[in-house]
Amino acid sequence: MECVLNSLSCVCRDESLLDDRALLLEMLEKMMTARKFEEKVFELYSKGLLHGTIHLGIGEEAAGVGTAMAMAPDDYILVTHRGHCPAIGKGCRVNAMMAEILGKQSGTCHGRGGSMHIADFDRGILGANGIVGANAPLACGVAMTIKLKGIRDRVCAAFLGDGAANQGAVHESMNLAAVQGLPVIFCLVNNQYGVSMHISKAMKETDLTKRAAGYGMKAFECDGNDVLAVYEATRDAREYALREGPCLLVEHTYRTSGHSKSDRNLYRSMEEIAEWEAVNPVVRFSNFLLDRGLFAQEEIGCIDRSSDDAIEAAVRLAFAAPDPLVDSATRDVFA
Ligand SMILES: Cc1ncc(C[n+]2csc(CCOP(=O)(O)OP(=O)(O)O)c2C)c(N)n1
Ligand SMILES: [Mg+2]
Repeated sequence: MECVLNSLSCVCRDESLLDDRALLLEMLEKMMTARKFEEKVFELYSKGLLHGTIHLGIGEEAAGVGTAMAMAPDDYILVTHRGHCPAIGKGCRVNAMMAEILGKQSGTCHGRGGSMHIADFDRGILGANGIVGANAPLACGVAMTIKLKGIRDRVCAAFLGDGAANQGAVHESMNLAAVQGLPVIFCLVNNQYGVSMHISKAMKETDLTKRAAGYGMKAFECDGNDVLAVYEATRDAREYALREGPCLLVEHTYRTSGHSKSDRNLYRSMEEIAEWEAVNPVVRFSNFLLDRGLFAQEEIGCIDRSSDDAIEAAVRLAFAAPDPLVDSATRDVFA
């Protein structure tokens, strides 16, 4: 098993983070909400109530939420086809996300995008992209705009997968970003697989941090199933990107859900999935908060129930919401 885990608990380098109860609460709430959101989406899909495809990131909540939360509100993120967790982390409202997935007018993109194209410009979520690797050149464009406008306190994070790391456009973008000194974080969520292909079959050198040196960039690395480790590593990467230019951030994690809407898991063993389920980032962080005496069991139970309620309400509202009007079909169409 390719895995870089700190331990079964969470590890916090900067203990002052643990004094920030609001931050810890938000991390837990967002990770629980992301998990329940995705489980509900899967349930709706299984019942035939959803159109289009879905890619769930169950198991990747710490990576998505931890990185998005370490961004400033005005920073930008570009997420992948597996983008629900970072979108929730950056503050996207689950009501609007659920409505989007159900194709409703009240969705983030008025029901035009669905799961794979959720965007929320007001929160710096510039969109999800189904073209593997495309976020890298887009992030260069965003960061070039930030630079040309003389904005000094803003970065753009491009989420990419381990599979995307081998796309030509990703290499070209890393080189361009480095040469131009662009404020980009190439956030590589290494969940070990590109569809059914394990990273060890897709590349001879599986230590993705080594890629950075080839472009004169710095690399950061973290246990992607530990939300505190992800948050701290992203904070470091962000500071670096603002000060020095682009960097690579590799987060080691795993999706315990299938690649897409249907996946018979024929390419991996049940034991491997179980090993990663044992380091479920939501349970791991909850246990850490309990063990350190930062939250009581009743408080965690309360957050758990309120995130259930939030998802149930999102589904209810989305089903009750109107469909987009037919004569709005060409609105927002530019070409
Ligand atoms: C340019 C391009 N090539 C192939 C595909 C088909 N495809 C969709 S997801 C995926 C795997 C991507 O793997 P990775 O980058 O590791 O992201 P993950 O799915 O693991 O989150 C592929 C090959 C695509 N959408 N776009
Ligand atoms: Mg992958």
